[in-house]
Amino acid sequence: MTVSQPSAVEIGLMSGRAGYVLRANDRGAFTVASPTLYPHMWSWDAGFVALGIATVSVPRALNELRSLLSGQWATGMIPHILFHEPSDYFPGPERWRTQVAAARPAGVLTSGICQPPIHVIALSRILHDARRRGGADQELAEEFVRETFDQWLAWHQYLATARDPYSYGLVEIHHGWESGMDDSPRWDSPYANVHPQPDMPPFVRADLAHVADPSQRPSDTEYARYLWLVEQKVRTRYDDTAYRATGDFVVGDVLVSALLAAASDLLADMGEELGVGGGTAGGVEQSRAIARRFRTGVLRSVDPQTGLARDLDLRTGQWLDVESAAGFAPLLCGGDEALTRRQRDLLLGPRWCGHSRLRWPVMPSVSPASPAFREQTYWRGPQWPVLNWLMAWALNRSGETEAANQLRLAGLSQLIDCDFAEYYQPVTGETLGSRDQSWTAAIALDFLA
Ligand code: 9YW
Repeated sequence: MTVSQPSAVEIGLMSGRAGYVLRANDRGAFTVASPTLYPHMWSWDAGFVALGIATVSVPRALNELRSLLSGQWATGMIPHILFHEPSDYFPGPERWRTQVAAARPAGVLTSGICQPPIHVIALSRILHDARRRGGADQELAEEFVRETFDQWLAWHQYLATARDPYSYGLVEIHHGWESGMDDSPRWDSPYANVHPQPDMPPFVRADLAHVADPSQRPSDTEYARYLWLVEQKVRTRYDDTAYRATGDFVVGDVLVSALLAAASDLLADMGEELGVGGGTAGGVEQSRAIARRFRTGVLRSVDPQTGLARDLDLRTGQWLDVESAAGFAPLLCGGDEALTRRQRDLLLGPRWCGHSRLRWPVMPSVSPASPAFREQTYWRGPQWPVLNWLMAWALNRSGETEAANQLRLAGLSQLIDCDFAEYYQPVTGETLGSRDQSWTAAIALDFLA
């Protein structure tokens, strides 16, 4: 299917409405992930939100990242949720009970796990925008990089050490939520070994109140497993070593690893350009070393038959063969040109964006040709606009500008109704989950810039 360039009127309407959504979701120092369903700051959402806001205001974009950093733990971890304000979102701070953790930050309540390290990718894009504009925006952005370099480095080092203690080159996650793709079939096999115990506190889900059809969300059985892992993190006081010794779910995540590699290279580039990170601690060199290790880890995970990267269940030692978007991790971190070309063709071909059943030729979370594909269940098939953005970003970065533009135009066509939904039914094109989702509006702004 070919998609065309949106008209000038459509571009005007879409950028106006996307800006309006972000303004409406702005709570001063931070942006809620969505107005009703997610009334807090989510870590990887904040990265996408910041790069979208930068197209209209560099200072406000930098504040978004500054606000996120206020939640950084002493370990370097950036937590997946910052609870700036009270709400009825579940699981809230009373479930996370992070007061048991010595490393928690002062002054802001947070969850106790993390999400994919997209932030430095966002920051480098903001810096690029700011430099294009020059003047005060450029000064502010450069100063921000100098000021925060060590905090980003600490975040990456946390992932590279506490979450890869044996230097496999894959970041281990302790919860499916840490992948950002909560119920992805990537995690079905490791979750089969997660066994909630009867002493787990009871719970009432809040997410189902916001969707018309429960089949669009994870099942109750899945949800009980998610909460059991939270309980295991609490019971091991959020100490990664203690959790690793007893926790049910420990998996090497290829997408997180690829993002860490890409972000670490960008951090090193910015450090070099701005003359930071070159001191005795050698921050630039440390970043490069992290990038190398995780790029190697990702490339090593590729199945030569399918050309897709695979997660590794560190409990059972098994590679997880699922045709999910994470299989394209090598496209994000680069390092093998032949594989990049192979993945480009696969991505645009009939098993993925070019699948004949898709309403829009946009990256689906799971291949429609896979037996695991479910067209309206959360991360089991629906299209998440940020994933499509990531693939377009990666293609651009590896010089595949035509392919990148194809994804960009298809992504814009999908968003033309300006609902900015959380996710999309890939076959019918229907909007699913929350409306006015911040990160969806943000990537529309970036695609239009
Ligand atoms: C939840 C906010 C988050 C995203 C996750 C996505 C979903 C639900 O929404 O999580 O309650 O945390 O899976 O990736 O950050 O948009």
